[in-house]
Amino acid sequence: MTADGSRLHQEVGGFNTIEAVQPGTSEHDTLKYHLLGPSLTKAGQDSVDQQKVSEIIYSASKGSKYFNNEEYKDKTLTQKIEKILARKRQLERVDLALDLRRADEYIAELELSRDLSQTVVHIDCDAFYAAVEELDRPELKHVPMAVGKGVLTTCNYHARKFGCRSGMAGFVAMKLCPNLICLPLNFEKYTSKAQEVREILAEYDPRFESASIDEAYLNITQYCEEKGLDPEEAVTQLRNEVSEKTHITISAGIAANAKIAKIASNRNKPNGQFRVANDRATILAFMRDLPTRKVNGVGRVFERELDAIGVKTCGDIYSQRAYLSKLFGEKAFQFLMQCYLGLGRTKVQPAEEHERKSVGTESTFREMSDKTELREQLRWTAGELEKDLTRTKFKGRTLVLKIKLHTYEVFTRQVIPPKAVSTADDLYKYSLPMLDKLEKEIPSFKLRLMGLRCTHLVSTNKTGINFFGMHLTSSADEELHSAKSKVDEDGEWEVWPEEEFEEAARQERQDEMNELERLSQEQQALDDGRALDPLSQEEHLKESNRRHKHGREILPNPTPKEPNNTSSRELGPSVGFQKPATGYVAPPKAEDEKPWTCPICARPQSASEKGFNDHIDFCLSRQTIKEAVRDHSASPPAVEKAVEGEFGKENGVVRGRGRPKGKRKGEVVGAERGNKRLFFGMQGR
Ligand code: TTP
Ligand code: MG
Repeated sequence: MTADGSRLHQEVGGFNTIEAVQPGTSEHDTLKYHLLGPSLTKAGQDSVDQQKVSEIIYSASKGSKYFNNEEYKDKTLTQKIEKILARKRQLERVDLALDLRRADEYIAELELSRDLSQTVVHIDCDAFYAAVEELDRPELKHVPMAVGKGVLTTCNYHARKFGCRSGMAGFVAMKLCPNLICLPLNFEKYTSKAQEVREILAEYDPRFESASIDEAYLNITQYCEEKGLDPEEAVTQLRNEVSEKTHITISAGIAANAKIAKIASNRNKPNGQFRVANDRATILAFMRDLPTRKVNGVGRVFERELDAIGVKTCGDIYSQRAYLSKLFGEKAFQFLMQCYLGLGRTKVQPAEEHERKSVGTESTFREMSDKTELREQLRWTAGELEKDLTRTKFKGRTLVLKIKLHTYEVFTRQVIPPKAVSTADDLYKYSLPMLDKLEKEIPSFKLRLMGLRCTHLVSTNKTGINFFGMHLTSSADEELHSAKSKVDEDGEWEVWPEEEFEEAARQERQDEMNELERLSQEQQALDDGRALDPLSQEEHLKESNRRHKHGREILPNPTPKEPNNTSSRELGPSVGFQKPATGYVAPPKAEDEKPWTCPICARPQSASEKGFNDHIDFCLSRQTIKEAVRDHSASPPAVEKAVEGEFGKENGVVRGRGRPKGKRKGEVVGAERGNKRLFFGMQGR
C-alpha cells in the first residue's frame, strides 16, 4: 500500500509488470489486489491487463461468502499494517544506532559467508499438468486449456494470455476466457512423467533435490568440471535432453545459490533459461530491482506489509534495515537481509535427507460443531499423523493442535507430552485436552479446519542422517535432543531462515486454494439453484486436500545410468565442499560405530576421521568469522563500503558457507514471523 496511491510494482528488471493498482485511498483497491490471487507472478502474463482481471474477479465473486471472507482478511491486514506503520513512526523518533550497527554487523557476517564457487540450477517444467495432458491430446496445444475444474491447478500459455492462472476459480477463468477447456486432474500421469524427468536430472546431479512434482535443484559444479562445459551449455544440453526424451519442456535458472536460481528459472519461461553470474556485483544488481514478491517465501501478506514501509524491491531492504527486526521479528530480519544480499543455500541434497522440523497434517471440512463428530475428526487426524510419522520415521516431543473457526480465526495450542509421541492413540490422548479446553473457551465453537503437528522431532531411524546431518542412532536420540536444545539456547547453529518463509508462503497459498475451492462450490450451487450440499462440499474438500499433498511425497532419486557419476558425486561439490560449511558429515559405514563429540560445539559427529576433521575445520572457521566481524564492525555507517573494501576480498579465503548467526545471546526474540506461521499462530489478527 503506497501512500501516494502509486502502483505496487513498476516494471523492473525485465520482469512482467504487475499492473494491479494498490493505492492507499480505497480499501476496495487493496481488496482487488488481494483477489488477484496467489499466482499473480506466474510467467506468461506479460501482456495481461491485471487491472481488468481484478475487476472481473471482483464482480464475479462479489457477494459470495468467499468474497466476504477476503474482504474481512483484507481489512484485518490493513489494520495490522496501520499498527506496523504506527510502530515505525514511533521508532523513527528514537535512536536506532544500535539496531543499525547490529544490522551492519550482520551484513558483514553474511558477506563473509558468501560462497560463489558453486553452480546451482533450478529447473521447473512448463505448464506441467497441462503439458502432460497435451501429450495425449495434441490438438489442445493450440487452444486455451486448463487443468482442474473447481479451481485451476494450471493452464497452458495460451490461456495465460487471457489472465487465467493457477489458483483461480474455474468460473472466473471462464469469464476471462469463455473458450477455455478445463480438463480433470490425473495425478498418476503427472507423477509418471515427473519420474521420467527425474531420471534425466540424476545424470547431471545424482544428489539433485526435488522441490515439488515439477521442479528440482541441481548442483552442476562437478558435472561442468568433468565435462568441460560452461554452466549455460550444460543446462541447454539438459533442457534439450528432457525435451527430446520426455516431450515436455522445462525452464531453468542458473546461479550461485538456490534462492537466485529459483527466481531466475521463471525469467525466461516457457522453454528458456537465465543465468545470474557468480559475481557479487551482478547478484546485488539483480536483487536491487527485484520486486520482493518474486522471492520464494514472500507471499501476498508479507509483500503488502513490506510495501507499506517502503520496501518494494529487495534493494529497498537496505535503507530499512534498522527497523526490520523490531517490526517483523528477528527471523524476518535475517531472511530479508539475505534477500538484499542475494544469499541463499548452495547445498543441494536429495529431499529425503532434508532436515525436518515438523511433521503435520491438517484438513478442511464443512462446518463442524458436534462434540462427537469433532472427536472423530481428531481421532482421524491422529491416525493420519501416525501414518506420516511412520513414513518419515519420527516421533514428536511437542504436539500442536491447530483449529480454524467458521469465522476463519485460527488458534493453536501445544503440549509437551511426558515422552515423544507417534502413535495415533498417544496423539489423540494428548491433543484431546487441548480441544476440550478450546471448546470451553470459545463460544459457538464451529470448526472448518483441524490439524495436528509434531515438532521437536526425534528420529526413530536406527542409523542415518538427521538434524544438520548429524549421525543418529536410536539410543542417541535423547542425547541429541538435549544437545540440540542447548545449542539453540546459546544462539548457535540457527538454520537459514529461508526454509521457514518458503513453508509459510506455501501454507498461505494452500489456504488460498482451499478458500477458492469454497468459492467455486458456492458458485456451482448458485448456478444449479440449490443450497450448498455438505456432502459434495466434503468431496471437493477431500479432493483439494489430496491435491495439496500430491507432489510433495518424497521419492528417492533415480540411480544414474553411468556408474562413475555416482562415485564422482560422492567427492563432488555438493557433498565434499559443503561438508565443512554446513556440518554435514556422511554416516559411518559400520552400524555400530558410536558418534564422536566435537570439542568445540559439543555436538555428536560421524565417527569417521575425515568427516570429523572437516567438521572441526568448520567450527573453527565460524570462530574466525565471528572474530573478523567483531574486529571490523566499529564503523557502522560505512558498512556497504566496508564490506566491499575490507571483507569482500576474503570471500575466497573463507570458503565455507558459515551458517549465519541466529538470534543473539540473551536477546528477546518476539513475534518471529516464520515461527509464528510455521506453528500456526494466530494469523493476520
Ligand atoms: P507450477 O510449476 O507452479 O506451474 P506450471 O508448471 O503449471 O506452470 P509454469 O510454467 O509457470 O511453471 O506447478 C506445477 C504443477 O503443480 C502445475 O502444473 C499444477 C500443479 N499445481 C497445483 O496443483 N496447484 C497450484 O497452486 C500450483 C501453482 C500448481
Ligand atoms: Mg512448472
